[in-house]
Amino acid sequence: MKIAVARASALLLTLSAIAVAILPARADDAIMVGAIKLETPWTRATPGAAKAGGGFMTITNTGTEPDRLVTGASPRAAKVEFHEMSVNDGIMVMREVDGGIEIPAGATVELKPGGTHVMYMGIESPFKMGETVPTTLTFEKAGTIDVDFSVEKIGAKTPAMGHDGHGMTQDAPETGDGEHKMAK
Ligand SMILES: [Cu+2]
Repeated sequence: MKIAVARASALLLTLSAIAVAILPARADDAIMVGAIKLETPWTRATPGAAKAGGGFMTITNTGTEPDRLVTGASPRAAKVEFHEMSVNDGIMVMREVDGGIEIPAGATVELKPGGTHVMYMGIESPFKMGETVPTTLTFEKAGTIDVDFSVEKIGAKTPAMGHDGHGMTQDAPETGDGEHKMAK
């Protein structure tokens, strides 16, 4: 009888461990400022010598007027810019977005690797996986908000899906954002 009880509680422990493991770690972590909703702000660990790094998130404008992400700042970088990617003579280049990133009314804009992104320039100490990079973002209409970008592993293509270090599968390593060619 004792053994059966022990087994039963061991099973319960196992089941609750599974329940915890499958809870989406980042569900409902939306951040609101005015009509603007921000989700999963993340960045990547930077290799020692890299002076630049990309920042990513999903921005939704829940309002009825267009807005713009106009400026960014972080104590971890000399400058925060917003970049977009384009192809120039078959080479992917990035350039600063003119006048900030437009977020049309009702639209969702995804900042992601290979697309429009936040660019931390002049990084003093490398971003380390597991830490957060405090970043102040200012929208033309919605105003200013402080956001913590969580640092994922070097070269990550997507934010990790849990706290256990099992991120999404990773493609071939790519060069860090610091290696992007800037459009002239
Ligand atoms: Cu960039």
